[in-house]
Amino acid sequence: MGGYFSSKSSRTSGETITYNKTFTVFLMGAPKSGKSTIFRQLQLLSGVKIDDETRRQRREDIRQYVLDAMTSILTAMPKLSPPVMLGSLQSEIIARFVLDRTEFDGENLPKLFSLPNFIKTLWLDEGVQEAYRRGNEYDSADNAPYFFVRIDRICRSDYLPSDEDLLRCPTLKVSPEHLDINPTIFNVQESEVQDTTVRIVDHVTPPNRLPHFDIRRVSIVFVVDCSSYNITSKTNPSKSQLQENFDYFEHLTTSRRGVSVHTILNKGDRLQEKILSGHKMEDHFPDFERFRCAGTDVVRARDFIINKLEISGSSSLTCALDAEDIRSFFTDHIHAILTQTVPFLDPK
Ligand SMILES: Nc1nc2c(ncn2[C@@H]2O[C@H](COP(=O)(O)OP(=O)(O)O)[C@@H](O)[C@H]2O)c(=O)[nH]1
Ligand SMILES: [Mg+2]
Repeated sequence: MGGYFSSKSSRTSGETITYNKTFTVFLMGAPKSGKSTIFRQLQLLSGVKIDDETRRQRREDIRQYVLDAMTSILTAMPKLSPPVMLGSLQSEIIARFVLDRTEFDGENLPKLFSLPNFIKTLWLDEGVQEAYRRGNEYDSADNAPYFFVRIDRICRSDYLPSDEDLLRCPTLKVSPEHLDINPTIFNVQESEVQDTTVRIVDHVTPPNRLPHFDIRRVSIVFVVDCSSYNITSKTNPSKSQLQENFDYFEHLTTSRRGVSVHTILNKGDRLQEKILSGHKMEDHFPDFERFRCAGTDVVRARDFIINKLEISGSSSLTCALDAEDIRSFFTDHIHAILTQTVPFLDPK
């Protein structure tokens, strides 16, 4: 393998000037690690306004996400080992109704029999709760409970998704998106910025092929889903998804050819939730048992991940849903970029 990055450019000199003053940051990482959520958070931080029409367009995706999330829990219950049963006959009747639906039509049903009421009843069922706790055995939706408890609002006909709703529901966008960020939002002084543009790209696929960029003007922010330690890989059942993140990171760093790579330890909130609810790291990474460091179980887990990735520098866990977490990571990152790159700027 190789040839991902190149410092050659075949552009005309006129174009080169703009090109040299643009610094590109690629968000990369395994599927579902949080790249698009971080990207959307950066859009919000940079003052990009989401209009009502765009919000309206997303509400069906959110409703469908809720239905799919409940369907995946109900479908998984009898297949778990040992299986999990629903707690009441009422839940069983409702579950059959929900499983028969493939599309969300909650708005069109009479109130008493509405899907929102059904979702609420099922979410209170002890069997559904137990199956959600064991979500790592079938890879349940990360933010399902957030939407389950807000189902009444989501099903109202005048529902307009909030910023948080939009951040918590995955998008199925496949084309890379980019954002030119305003460095002043990230505490960078005008004199440091000069006229450099920092462009963030939500890179959808693994970095098999990147366009030919000047490697001095590219950096990678590698997004790790720290909470995926107890989820089995879809392609290799003997591995966890976190191990796949490690493998991918290693592959990326050996083939980066001088491009600077920074790591964001994402889904810290989910990592904490899982560790505190008794999902042990050592059940999936036996060498964790011998890993010594001071601090709580969550701190040990974080340091173990840092140790596996062999990275230095930034070590805080982040939650992409938390604007301050993302702002503070990128404040440091963009500062590092600009101080690294300004010497390379074209004098013209
Ligand atoms: N709880 C939580 N959910 C997150 C976090 N980051 C991303 N997500 C959720 O994880 C799912 C997948 O994220 P997405 O950004 O689409 O992943 P991508 O495939 O890497 O672009 C979405 O439902 C996000 O809302 C996080 O830090 N905490
Ligand atoms: Mg994405």
